[in-house]
Parts: sequence; C-alpha cells; structure tokens
Amino acid sequence: MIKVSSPPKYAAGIKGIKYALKNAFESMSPLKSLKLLRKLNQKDGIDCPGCAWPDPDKRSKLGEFCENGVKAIAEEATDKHIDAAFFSSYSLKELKQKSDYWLGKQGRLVCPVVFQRGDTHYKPISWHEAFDLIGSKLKSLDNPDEAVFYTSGRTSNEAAFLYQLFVRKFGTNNLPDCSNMCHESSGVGLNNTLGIGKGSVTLEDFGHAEVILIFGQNPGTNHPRMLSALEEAKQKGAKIIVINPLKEVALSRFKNPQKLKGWLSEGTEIADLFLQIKINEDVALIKAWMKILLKAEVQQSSVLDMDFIDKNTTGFSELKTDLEQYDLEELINRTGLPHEKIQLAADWILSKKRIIACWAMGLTQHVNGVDNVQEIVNLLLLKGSIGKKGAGTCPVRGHSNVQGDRTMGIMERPTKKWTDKLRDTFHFDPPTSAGYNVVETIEAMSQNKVSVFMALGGNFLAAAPDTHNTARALGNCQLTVNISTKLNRTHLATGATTLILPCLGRTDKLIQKSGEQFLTVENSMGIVHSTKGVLRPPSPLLKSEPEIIASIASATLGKNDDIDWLALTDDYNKIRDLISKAISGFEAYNDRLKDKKSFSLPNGAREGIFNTPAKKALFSINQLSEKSEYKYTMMTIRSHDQFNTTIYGLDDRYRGIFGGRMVVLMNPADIKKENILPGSRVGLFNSYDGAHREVNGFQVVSYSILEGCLATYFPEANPLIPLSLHARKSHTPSYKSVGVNIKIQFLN
Ligand SMILES: Nc1nc2c(c(=O)[nH]1)N[C@H]1C(S)=C(S)[C@@H](COP(=O)(O)OP(=O)(O)OC[C@H]3O[C@@H](n4cnc5c(=O)[nH]c(N)nc54)[C@H](O)[C@@H]3O)O[C@H]1N2
Ligand SMILES: Nc1nc2c(c(=O)[nH]1)N[C@H]1C(S)=C(S)[C@@H](COP(=O)(O)OP(=O)(O)OC[C@H]3O[C@@H](n4cnc5c(=O)[nH]c(N)nc54)[C@H](O)[C@@H]3O)O[C@H]1N2
Ligand SMILES: [Mo]
Repeated sequence: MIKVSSPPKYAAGIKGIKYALKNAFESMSPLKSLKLLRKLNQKDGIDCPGCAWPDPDKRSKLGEFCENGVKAIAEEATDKHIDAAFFSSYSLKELKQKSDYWLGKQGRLVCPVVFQRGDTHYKPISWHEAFDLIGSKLKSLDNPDEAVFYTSGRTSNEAAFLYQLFVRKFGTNNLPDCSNMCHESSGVGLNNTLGIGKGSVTLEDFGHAEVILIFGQNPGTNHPRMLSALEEAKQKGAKIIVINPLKEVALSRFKNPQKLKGWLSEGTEIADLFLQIKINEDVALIKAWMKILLKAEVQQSSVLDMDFIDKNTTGFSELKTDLEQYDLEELINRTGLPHEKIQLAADWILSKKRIIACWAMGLTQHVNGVDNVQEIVNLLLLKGSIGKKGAGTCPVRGHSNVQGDRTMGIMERPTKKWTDKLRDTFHFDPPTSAGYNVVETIEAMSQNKVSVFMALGGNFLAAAPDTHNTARALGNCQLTVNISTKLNRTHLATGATTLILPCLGRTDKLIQKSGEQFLTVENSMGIVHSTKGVLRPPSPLLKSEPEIIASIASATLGKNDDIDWLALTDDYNKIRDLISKAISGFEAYNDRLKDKKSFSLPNGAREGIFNTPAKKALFSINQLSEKSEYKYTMMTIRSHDQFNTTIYGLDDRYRGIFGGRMVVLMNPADIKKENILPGSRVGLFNSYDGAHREVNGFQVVSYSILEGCLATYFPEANPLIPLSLHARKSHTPSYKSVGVNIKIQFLN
C-alpha cells in the first residue's frame, strides 16, 4: 500500500541536501560524488543534465546544484553497468515485465547490442557492423521520408548540428523532438505574436520585476534553482502570483540550500497569492483580468501602456472588441476561483509596470496550449511589459539543451531562411517540405509509412501519448536505432531489427584524436556555454554522440560525400567552426567561448524588436477551453523522484506520497460522491475516436485539488491519452487535460 501523509511545510533546506547526498552515495563512491558535485554548473564544469534553468553569474560557494540535479547526475554516473552478460541473462520478454524504475536502476549501457525479430535475447554487435547495418538500410529506402530521426533535449549543440545536417543531406526533414511534446505550444505562440519562439527575460530581470506570474509550473521539483531567483525577487519587493490546480509546496515556502541563512531560518514565503484554478481554465482567468484592466483604464487611465501599444503592437482594437462578448462573471465562474482573489491579483497587475510571466507544461500541454501562451502575451502587451528591464516572457524550458537543439536546426518544419543558409554553406539542396513531428511520426508509423526510426537519446515510447498504439507503431518499423545512456521502455518495443548504441554522457570525459573535448549547450535564457565531463567513461567501448552520428553519416552518405564526417569528430572545434558559418549569432563561436566560456544569443523581443511579418507585436484572439463530456479532467504530472520517464525513486516527498506511483489525486468531495474512500483502487477510462482506453490500479489519494479535476503521474497514465488529442496549432499532446471516468476496483 502506498503511504500518504500531509505535504511538508517547506521545500529544500538541509533535508534537500540530505536526500541529494543519499542519492549520490547510493549510486557511486563518496569520492566520485564529490568530484562531480564540485564541477556541477561551475564555469569550467558540467552543465547539469537536470533542467535548462540558467546559472547565476556569481555561483554559490556551497555548490551550484539542487537535489534533483544530483539525482540526475547520480543516475548517469552510477557505478552499475549493463553489459553483454546482462542481455544474455534476461530475455526481451522478461525485460518487458520489469518496471521503468527497475530498468533504470540496472546501470549504464556499455556495449552495442542488436535484436532481430524471432530471437529471444539482445546480442552484442560490433560498432562497425552496427554502422554498416544502419547505412545499408537507409540507402535501400525508396524515399528518404521513410526514415524518422528523433532527438531528446539532452544532446549537445555539436551533436544536434551534425545530426540535422546529416538528416537533411540524407534528404528528409523528419526530425521530431521532445520539444514537440513539451514547449512547442510556447514556440508557436511566441513566434506568432512576438516574432521569436524563445522567452525574452534574463536572470537579471527577476531582480527588477514588480509582479511575477507563475502559471502551470512546479519549480520546486522541476527547476529548483529558479527558487533562488524568486527568493531574490521577493526580497526586492516583487509580488508573486501562482496559478496552479495544485498548491505545490516549494511555491509556498522555500529554504535556500545554497545559503547558510536558508539552512537555519524559517525560509522564504514565495507566493503572495495562490490561485487554485481548475485545469485548463487559464484563458478564462486572463480574459477576466484583461476585462478588469480595460475597465479600469477607462476610469483612471495609465493602467495600460498606451504609448507602447500604439508604437509597437497591432490588433489592440480587435482584442478589445473580442473581449466585449465575454461576461466577467461567467469567466470567473469557469476558473473555480473566488472573485476577490482574481480582483486582488488584477489590482497588483493594474498598478505595476514590470511584469514577468513564467510558465511550463501546465499551459502548453492542452488542446488550447497555443491559446494559453498567446493570451499571456496579450496581458503583457497591454502593460507594455515586454522588451524592458524586469518584464517579459519566461517559458521555463525542460531538458537542459532542448532550446539549443532547436537553435541547431532540430525542427521538422525549417524556415526558408534555414534551408537557404544550409544550401549556401554546404552546397546541397536541403529538403524544404515539412517533416513529421512526434504525433505525425506515430501516425505515419501506424500507417506503415516509416521503415527506419532512429532516436538520439530520449525514451520515445514512454514519453509519447497512447502508449499501446505507439508500441505497435514502433513494431511496424524494419529498423529502430536507439543512441542511449540507459536502458528504457523504447528499447523493448522492437522493430524487425533493433539496435541499442550506448553513448557517453554529460559527466564523462570526452577524449578524441586531438585530445580532451568540451561540448556546448544553450540554457532557457539563450546563453550558450561549455560543458565538460570529468569522469572516466564506464567503458572504453563507448562512443560520443557526435562520433556515433558522424559514423552513421559516413556509412550512409559514403566516403565521397563533401563533408569528411569522421575527421570532424577528431576535434570538436571543427564542428563549431561549421556552426559559425551556418547559424547567425554563432560567429567566432570558438573564440567567444575561450574567454568567458559563454555568450548570449540575439533576442529581438528582449530589445523590443518584433520580427513578425508586421514588424510589430501582435495582440491575438484566443479560445476558451472546450467543455468536456467526461466527469473528470485529468492532468499527468511529474513526481519529485523522476526525470521524465526516468524514475529515480518511488516517493513524491513534496506531495506526501511514499512507496508507489499508481495514485490518483482527487478532491475529497468527489471521493465522497463516488462512494469510495481514500486508499480505494480505481480504474480510469475514456473513449476517444471510438477506442476504449483504460488503466487500472490507481490508489485514490484525497488531495487539495478542485472538484472535477484529477492528477496522475506520467508515464503511467500515458495509455489514456489519445494521439488525436493535441494542441490545435502545435500538435503538443494534451497531457494536462484528458477526459476520464472512474470505475471502482475495490474499496479500501
Ligand atoms: N527533477 C525533474 N526536473 C525536470 C523534469 C523532471 O521530470 N524531473 N522534467 C524536465 C522537463 S522536460 C520539463 S518540460 C519540465 C517540466 O516542468 P513542469 O511543467 O513544472 O512539470 P509538470 O510536472 O508537468 O508540472 C506542471 C505543473 O502544471 C500544473 N498544471 C497542470 N495543468 C494545469 C493547468 O491547466 N493550468 C495551470 N495553471 N497549471 C496546470 C500542475 O499542477 C503542475 O504543477 O521540467 C524539467 N525538469
Ligand atoms: N503524460 C505526459 N507525457 C509527457 C509529459 C507530461 O508532462 N505528461 N512531458 C513531455 C515532455 S515535457 C517531454 S520533454 C518528453 C520527454 O521525452 P524524452 O526526452 O524522450 O524522454 P526522457 O525520459 O527525458 O529520456 C530518457 C532517456 O534518455 C536517454 N539519455 C539520457 N541522457 C542521455 C544522453 O546524454 N545521451 C543520449 N543519447 N541519451 C540519453 C536515456 O536512455 C534515458 O532512458 O516527455 C513528454 N511526455
Ligand atoms: Mo519537456
């Protein structure tokens, strides 16, 4: 039985450090742990593979890392290994029966292996044979679009750049990535309205903000170092408003583990106002705020920044007209929030000029995910809160280099500017038609249109929606190739032939022909910097990601290709020189890294320059969420003990849940209405597109969440998310709002 207690009163503090060290010491020796921690997020050190939150200029003497960052590196740097003997002792069938948690705990992959349909076990294969197999399969395809090349956001700029260059030289834009399931709605929404798909604020802006809105994000677990920035903002007088269906503890009270004061004091209360909203009613809330602001402007003026609106935006009068059709009370009712709280927040927004809006998956993973993002932009534009100090957009990115991968060209719909530049730099005709994103990849695989699926990192099957259908779709492929550090569910959904190619990770030293190498990444605020591993790799057999990609490119495109792929990986400066030529903002890449080890990329919105077709920021008209026919709306969230599909442990300390993950968080009144008790086991089911989907065995947890709303963990609940339920304009799966009904399995 899973144990449940009240959530703790604060996040982090000494307890956080204790849990961090416990995790590290369980995976590796204290000496190795300390060697890693000393270098984590330091200027000449390892970029934490945990999240994409930027590092402050002044790093804390107590270490610039968080509990979950330590878990991330312990997971990678573990002393345990999965070798050929492991694969001969467990059949594929046996491995399929193991949990994700068990798979992860077996250690680092250290030898290339192959599975052929009809076999019972994975078997070792040499690198040479593996590359030949991939090269000849790719060359044999009738059409390059029969191959798909997925990327997860941990890969470096260098690997990502080589990968997309190879894939486009091969002839396709089928480059789906984890971003398609993550911040795609932000990219689309921000590009449409502000002309850049990235956020506009810097870390420094947090110290100048008067109001900070935090929508749909749980930084205590997923971006813990963000709390230091929020603490500082708070100390300088900013008002922090949290909009979330759950009262995430770190946003209530935070004890900063990087400051002695944080160890000893009561900690800092982060949120001034917590708005416990119904799932997917953020558009209604923002519309309500905008109506209040517009009304106040008529009465007292200077509420809106009319100068900014006149000079820099278009669409203001259309927005005003559109808002007139909504009734304020109806909007407020939809949110499930008390009128007074909405008014209080509006009063703060009304009277202040420098506003930052932060958000993450709570906004992007809905059918109206792009609408959510664009509605936030509307609010900021009304206040002129963009392109000035202490104000702007802050989509908080997930994977540590997901933003960099996009900058490097990992995108299935490249712009003309991108393909033109590639053509001029590398003298070939890159494909220009749209490739598949994640949802389209699964659709195409289901229709037998994909022969080869390759993944540069990630865990496609467990991360994607509609797990059972996605597994079947992967099974339709003739060849699947996984370039990975750890064993995961995707490796077990085999095609006719499946390869697992083990690679070096962030923490490992990279030695190539010219000597020791470093790699580069871009954080959530557009700062590019180096990352350099310090550990002896778990096996001399492992290869770096750039080397694996270059070898595949060489085996596919042939020795006569214009690019000498293998020579590029002798010295990574050569890859960065190519990037300098091909991507604006990266001029003199190597030189700029030499001194400061980092530099900022240009960002129009930050300077108040809007690269939209109209050269102005756009007010947009956005839709409210659609009414659901289901009794409940379910969101799938992360526990404190996981990194996406990697399960570090079975507890969710900050929510008071211990020893298991099959839980459903439910409002006490709903539990009563269902005639069940906390601790009962229930099944969740729905029926979209005529197909019944069901997952059983959830233990009911009575939790502070509004009636009609449920929360479960990802990836356990992914079989309930139909592939067709995704954001209208970005294809981001609707992981945060799916309709379900409940059936009782047994009462407590
Ligand atoms: N330790 C750790 N760190 C991580 C990750 C991890 O798994 N573990 N994952 C990384 C990745 S790839 C990402 S993208 C980020 C994810 O970071 P988050 O987006 O913080 O992660 P989620 O758990 O998906 O949390 C979403 C939050 O949105 C809220 N929410 C859900 N629906 C709604 C809604 O309709 N409206 C509002 N206002 N809120 C809503 C939920 O209650 C929850 O607090 O973290 C990154 N960092
Ligand atoms: N229901 C639901 N589903 C979701 C989400 C949700 O909130 N709810 N969130 C979505 C989001 S935001 C994201 S970003 C996706 C995540 O999707 P992915 O990025 O595909 O998944 P991860 O779990 O991060 O991938 C973990 C695997 O990456 C490999 N790996 C780790 N480090 C490295 C490395 O350095 N190199 C290589 N080559 N491999 C490495 C390991 O083998 C590990 O098993 O999931 C999405 N799925
Ligand atoms: Mo993500």
